[in-house]
Amino acid sequence: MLRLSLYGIAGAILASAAFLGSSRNALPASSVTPQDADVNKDGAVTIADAIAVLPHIGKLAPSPSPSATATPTPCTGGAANARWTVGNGHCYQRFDTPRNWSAARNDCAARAGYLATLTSQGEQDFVWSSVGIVHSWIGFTDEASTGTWLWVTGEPSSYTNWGLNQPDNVGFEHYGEFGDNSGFWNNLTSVAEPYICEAP
Ligand SMILES: [Ca+2]
Ligand SMILES: [Ca+2]
Repeated sequence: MLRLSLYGIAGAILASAAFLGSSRNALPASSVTPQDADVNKDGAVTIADAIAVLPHIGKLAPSPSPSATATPTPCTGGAANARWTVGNGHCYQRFDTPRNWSAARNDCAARAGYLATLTSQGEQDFVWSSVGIVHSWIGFTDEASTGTWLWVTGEPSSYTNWGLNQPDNVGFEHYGEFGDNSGFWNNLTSVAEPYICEAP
């Protein structure tokens, strides 16, 4: 109730501004706390009430509480003439300026994202069908430990979509890409090619 009353007081302050000009210095504002400020029992707002509330008005407005179902809006980045594709709860964009895998990873990070992590068949299908092209980087690598393929985000890597006989050249090809026209993955050395960023 106090909060509602204070909004009413704010309006009273504006309406009484001229009157306050000559009288506010005479009021013991320093001795009045915000908790003291309220509408009188007869509903009138006193000058003392208004003076006490004045410094606090900006702090009284309740900030909107985040909704548990609010949709993040991260899909605002990306190069000119390119768009983030929203799906699977995340955003994806392919960048066609060829970069080696590490440079591609860094560029995605600079866009508040990461090289795409395809952790389910659904995500694989969505990304491949929306922005995927053959020979574009994804965020899968075994550079830290040969043979142990990890996503750049640390997400579980139980799902994979390797093409036939991939990954091959163990210890030599450390980076994952869309490797054929069906979206199956290939491991490759860090050549320069397009890449796909994802944002949460
Ligand atoms: Ca992902
Ligand atoms: Ca390979």
